[in-house]
Amino acid sequence: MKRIVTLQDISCVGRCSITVALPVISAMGVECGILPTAVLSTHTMFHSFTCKDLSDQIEPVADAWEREQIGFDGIYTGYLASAGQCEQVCRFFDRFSTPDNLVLVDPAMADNGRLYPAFDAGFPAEMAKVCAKADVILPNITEACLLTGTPYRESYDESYIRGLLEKLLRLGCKTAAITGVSFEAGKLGVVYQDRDGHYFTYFTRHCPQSFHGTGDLYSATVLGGLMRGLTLGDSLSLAADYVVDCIEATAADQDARWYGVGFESQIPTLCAMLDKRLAEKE
Ligand code: PXL
Repeated sequence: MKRIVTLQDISCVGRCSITVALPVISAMGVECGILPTAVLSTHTMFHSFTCKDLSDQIEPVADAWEREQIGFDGIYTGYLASAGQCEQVCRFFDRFSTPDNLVLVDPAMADNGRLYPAFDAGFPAEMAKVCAKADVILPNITEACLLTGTPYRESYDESYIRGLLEKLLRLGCKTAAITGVSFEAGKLGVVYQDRDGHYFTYFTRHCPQSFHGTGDLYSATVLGGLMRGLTLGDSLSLAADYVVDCIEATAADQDARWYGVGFESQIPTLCAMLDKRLAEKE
């Protein structure tokens, strides 16, 4: 069984980051180690929240893993609590990435044209350094704009998105994907481009509702797919189908906007979709 480690926060309530990554990645048949970067009472979109920064644990934990010769097939980073943690995560990559493992960075820091409340305007430049070291990055459009210094636009065309992909690749990552992209009313999806110029798109139904934590759910599922041997395109499409299923299963619940999507009830569907894609590969 493949083993990964995910570096992001524990938001104790409000389905996001580690509380989503652990169950989803485990259900996909991949061992999921964690390196919590902070413990929060909830995610930061709740009106008030506590946050205990765990920056001082990152290095000693990494030291202990090195002494035990623990390695990872994948390293997946999400929400980081501070600019200083971006630097620590870069050092973690230097220690634990190998020619054979995969580094996936979700620069979870912004949405709908705005940085999350905990970050200042200098944060995206630090996150760009984390992205530079990744095999695959998974920003949404807002994050892609902030990482590349591009003005955010609500209406755009394919050439705007392709321009963003080019600029993201110039950060240094091997492959850049952008989530939450729409070129046609009623359709939402993901695009990616790699250094060899491969360009890929996948679109599915555009759900009118939006929920916190769906970006984290998306990235965790992509990582699970990649670790199980799916191509990046199949992993991105599997994750899109799963997130849409979860949103549709949760849509009637008014509270869910804050508490995240009920991804738990759709785990059997995720496993069935994963098995189907794996069988098609053979
Ligand atoms: O879902 C992204 C995320 C993760 N972790 C924390 C957050 C957010 C988004 O707001 O606040 C703590």
